[in-house]
Amino acid sequence: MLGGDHSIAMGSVSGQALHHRAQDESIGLLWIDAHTDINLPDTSPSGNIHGMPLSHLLGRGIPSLRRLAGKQPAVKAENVALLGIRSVDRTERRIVKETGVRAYTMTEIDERGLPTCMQEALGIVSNGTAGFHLSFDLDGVDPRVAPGVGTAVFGGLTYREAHFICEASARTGNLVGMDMVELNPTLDDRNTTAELAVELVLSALGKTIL
Ligand SMILES: [Mn+2]
Repeated sequence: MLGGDHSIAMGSVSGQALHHRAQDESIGLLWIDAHTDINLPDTSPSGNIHGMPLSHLLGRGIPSLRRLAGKQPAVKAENVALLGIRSVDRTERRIVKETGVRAYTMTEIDERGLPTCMQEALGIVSNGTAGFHLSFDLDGVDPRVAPGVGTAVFGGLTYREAHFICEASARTGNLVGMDMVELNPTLDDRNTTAELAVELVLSALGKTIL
């Protein structure tokens, strides 16, 4: 799924989840982002729906949106991992703790290294699931590398770290779906972010250097 606003993940992940549920399977969710996107309509300081998709996928929020995958939430919190986090609203910190999703902040990635964090995250999203969906918000990448996003935050993933995430996801053989979102061409610098997005999708589809 190409976007656009990260709120499209409510549809893409729910659709993927429904497909697998019909076969008695569940999916994991790997969420790459500067933000946790776990606000609720009544806690969001901005009111932006692109800051709320994860809550709805976990079964909270507006009934019509949280039930896109049916009565059960699209994903279980124990199978959700976030990577690249560095901008979290005060209201979201509480929701992160309440839900129990695993959020790898840039501080933790600095400290432990991306490969270690990625390996753990892949374990979380794969544990007991039929595969996992990769929801890639381009603002997870540092804005020096990916400037064409609406809510840029410095201190993000490097160019290579972004590729590593996609390459390692492809290597598992368990990647069942993907979003590449939040590209805003009017904010881009000579199409660099759009071109990065295409390269990242190729890495996620299995393109390797050698
Ligand atoms: Mn996002």
